[in-house]
Amino acid sequence: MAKVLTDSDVRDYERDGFILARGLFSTDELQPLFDAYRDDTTIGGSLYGMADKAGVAHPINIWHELGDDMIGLIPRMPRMVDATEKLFGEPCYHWHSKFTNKPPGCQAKIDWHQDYVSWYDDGVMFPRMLTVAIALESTSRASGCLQVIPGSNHMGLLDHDDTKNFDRRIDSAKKMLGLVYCEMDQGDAVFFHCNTLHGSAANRSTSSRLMLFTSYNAVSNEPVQDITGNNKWGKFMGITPEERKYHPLNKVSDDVLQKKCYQSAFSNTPFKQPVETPDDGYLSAVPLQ
Ligand SMILES: O=C(O)CCC(=O)C(=O)O
Repeated sequence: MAKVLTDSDVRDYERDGFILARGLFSTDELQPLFDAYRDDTTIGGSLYGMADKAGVAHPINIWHELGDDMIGLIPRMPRMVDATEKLFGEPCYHWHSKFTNKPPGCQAKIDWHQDYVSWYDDGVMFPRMLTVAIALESTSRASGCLQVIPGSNHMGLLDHDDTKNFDRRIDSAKKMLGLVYCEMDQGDAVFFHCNTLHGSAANRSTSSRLMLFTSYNAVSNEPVQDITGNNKWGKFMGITPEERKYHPLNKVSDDVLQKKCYQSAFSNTPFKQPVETPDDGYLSAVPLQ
């Protein structure tokens, strides 16, 4: 059964820049995906590392094309798409999805950032974009759960290159607005605005911390050609300008996971091969050992 966000949820999202949707997926729906990920250590050979400012990497896999395996169906399910469209107030399309994993004891952090810093350079004109972060297993402060600064979606796009002042702004934002640790059970999800400051800490626990992130753009916000920047922040993902354009999102029924209408968890998905970027100390892609 699709969960539809209420008008009050939309108001909370507009004010805070995020909304926590508990139980968006059931354990029965997600456990096969978690099991498949755990059982295939390279995820079809597509695993890559994304390094934090200190150069410590955590494993990621990125995809854009949505097929008929589990990770191609999830971004097309009504509970994801309808909720996103309610938050946007207009139709959306898939931007990209990724797994981010932090194995037990993984020291990698996800440095504070706004996703719009990289998508801006893809040529989009407005921050009408969001991400749904789905917990594929329970996450806690100890395992390095997602953290968000509520209300930071109203700060505008920060200059992430001005590192000294950026860090000061983050500290001030935390003091002024607070900090929310999104501790989640398997199947919980956070919808967050592309200007919401977010990040996460190292995994100090003995469990992994596996999340699925799906990002959407509003259809009216398709990138404008010829204004793409150097895309310093997003280039590592290896997604082409052609792929960033609007393409219809073919919704599927909301019971596809319950009815197991898939042949595999992720083996039909062509994962992106991230581009190795110069090590400028932030968001660089590195091959995993
Ligand atoms: O995995 C996380 O905690 C955050 C990931 C993230 O923000 C990103 O990949 O842009």
